[in-house]
Order: sequence, then C-alpha cells, then structure tokens
Amino acid sequence: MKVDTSKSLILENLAGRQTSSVPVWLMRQAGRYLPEYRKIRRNAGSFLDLCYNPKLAAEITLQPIKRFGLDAAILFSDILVIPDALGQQVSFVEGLGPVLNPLTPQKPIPSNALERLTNASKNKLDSIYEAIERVATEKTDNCTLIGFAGGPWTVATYMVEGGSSRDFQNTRSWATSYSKSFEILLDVVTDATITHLEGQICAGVEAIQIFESHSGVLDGPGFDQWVIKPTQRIIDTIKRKNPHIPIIGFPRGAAAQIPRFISETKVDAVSLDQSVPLDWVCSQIPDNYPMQGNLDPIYLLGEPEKLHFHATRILSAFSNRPFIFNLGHGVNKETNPEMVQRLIEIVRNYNNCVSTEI
Ligand code: 1CP
Repeated sequence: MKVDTSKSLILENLAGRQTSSVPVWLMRQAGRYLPEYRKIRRNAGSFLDLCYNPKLAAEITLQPIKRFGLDAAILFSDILVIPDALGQQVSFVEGLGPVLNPLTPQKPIPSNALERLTNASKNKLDSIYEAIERVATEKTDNCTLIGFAGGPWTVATYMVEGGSSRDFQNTRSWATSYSKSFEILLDVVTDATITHLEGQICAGVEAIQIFESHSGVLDGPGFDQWVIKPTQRIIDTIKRKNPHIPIIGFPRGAAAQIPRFISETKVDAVSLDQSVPLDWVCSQIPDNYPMQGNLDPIYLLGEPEKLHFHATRILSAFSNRPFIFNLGHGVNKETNPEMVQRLIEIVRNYNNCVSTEI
C-alpha cells in the first residue's frame, strides 16, 4: 500500500513504506556545477577550510534546496575529514584532487591516531556538527537532513594511495600481503567513522549514507573482509544507540555482491550505481526493501529527451516498491543547473501522472 505523508517522503521510503510521490535528491547536489557554490568557494580559502566553516558549510548545504526544492539536504563536507582528523594531513589541489602523505606497511598509521580524534582535531569535527545544527534549524520538516561518511575501505584507499587512483594497487597489495597491519588501519578508520557518525546524529542528521565508492575493485573474499565486515560493525554500533536512524549503503561497483551486502550488513537501503541492471536487482531483492539511484549523471550533460527517457525508465522499474530517485554517482561539475531542474520536474510530473491514474 502506498502511504501519503505530509512529513518526510525520504524517511517513509527508508522505513519500507512506498509513498505516492517518489522523493528525489542527488549525490553531490551541492558543489561546483552551481554558480552560487563557486562564488563562495572562490573567497573561502581551501576546500577543507570551507568544510570546517559552520556558517558557510550550512549555507552550501541549503543552496540546492533553495534552488530546486529537493526532498533531502546532504551535509556539505567530505569523506576525507576522517584522515585529516586522524592526523594525516589532507589538502585539495586544483585540477588534481585530494593529496595525502601516503601510509605504507613500513610507515603505518601511528598507534595514537585515535587519540588525536579527541584532541587537536576535535574542534574541526565539532565545526561540522555545528553546521548540522544550523541546517537542522533552518530546513523544513519535509526536507530530510542526510549525514554521511566514506566506507572504511574507500577512505583507506586515499590514505594509502595518497589521493585518487585508477587501480588502487598499493592498497590492494597491502591488504592482501600484510593483512594484519591493514586490518589495524581499517579498524582505526572504522572507529573514527563511528565516532563521526554518532556526532552527526547528536547534532541532528535524520539519516545516514555510507559512501563505499571504491568497493568495486575487490574480489569476493576481499569484499567480505574489507567492505562487509567494517560496514557491519558501523551499523551494529550505530543501531545499538540510534535504532531510529536509517542507514543507506552505497557499495559502488559491488554488482552481484549487493544482495549479500544487504543481508549481511543489515543496511536499511541501498543506493545503486548506474551499472546495476534494474530487472536483475528487482528480482533479487524483496519487494518491500527500499532502493535508491541509479540514473547515470552523464544524461544531465546530454539531450533533454534522453534524460526524460532514462529517468522515466528508472521510475517505472521501481514503481512497485519503496524508492528514492537519485543518480548512480555524483553530479558532474560541467552540469548545467537547468538540466538538474528539468530532472526534478520529470520526477515530480511522473508522480502527478501516477497519482491521477489511481
Ligand atoms: O574544489 C572543490 O570545490 C571541491 C570539490 C568537492 C566537493 C564539492 C570535493 C572534493 N568534495 C565535495 C563535496 C562532497 N564530497 C560531498 C558533499 C555533499 C554532496 O553534495 O553530495 C560528498 C557526499 C562527498 C563525498 C566524497 N568525497 C566521495 C564519495 C562519493 C563519490 O563521489 O564517490 C569521495 C570519493 C570523495 C573524495 C573527493 N572529494 C573531492 C574530490 C575531488 C575527491 C576525489 C574523487 C576521486 O577520487 O575521484
């Protein structure tokens, strides 16, 4: 049965209750494709300075809500605040992306890294919680505030590669050749992630997404050990204290491992990247299990007719289950905001057509 609610469509769907309107938000909905973001960014110093500025981070979080009226606001921040908080300095270089001084099996994470979380870097994380408090007081009830963290595997790839990577060779090689010391690193990142997510919940986020963006490079046993196991620990720990906060997993590239990811981690919903075939996933996952995704963001760069065709294809594939419309990955920085506006209208018009049919 589809329910109507004046409150959060996102929270209803995450609770497994399909709503007559499909809610929509977009990964990386706040960011460089928006002129109002670029304006703030130009004057703000470094990217991390911006993440740690509560007033500006709150303002950027709300920019796409003000412009498009989306159903969720995702906190403006980054998954790499965790290595930064653990004392591994992170910087963002124009045209290159994140740069870190890489860890190696010979130069692993310092044994006191977790203590840093409670010392020097505490103020930085506190500034993120202050941004959440600001957004929580400004937003309306029907706009759900989503907090997030990277999956420990994905965060560890940046800590070991020293930045973005194509094949993650150093991380995979450390994980397979020196699995004990790699496990220590993942444990530290997992603990820090739990602390950070709990801080976000205390400050007022209403749902959480775990971005495991680089999970697709692991084989079956690697996926079990380095993705499923730490995610299980995060979810078990968070749920013990906060059973009411839904958690969305985004195991990008996990393909056929998605059903196992769901059943073993007990994540409340999954976000699907664009490579997942919809008929296959719908046949594998129970009808009342909430899913999110999976439009290829590339359609936002192309012809409006194609955007309409593919958005409608996805809406119709998920028309009989709890579903949150989203992209398969983040909005590209070259995207024209008018195309985002069109996409949201496509979802809203589809909702209206379906409800007049009933
Ligand atoms: O110069 C700039 O303005 C920085 C661009 C930027 C922005 C806007 C980066 C650098 N991060 C962000 C924000 C961000 N990052 C959000 C904000 C909320 C939103 O609107 O969605 C989120 C959720 C993230 C998460 C994130 N950061 C991920 C996971 C999602 C994904 O895209 O796979 C990853 C992998 C990162 C690392 C990162 N941050 C930024 C860059 C350039 C990178 C490297 C990406 C790569 O390795 O390809």
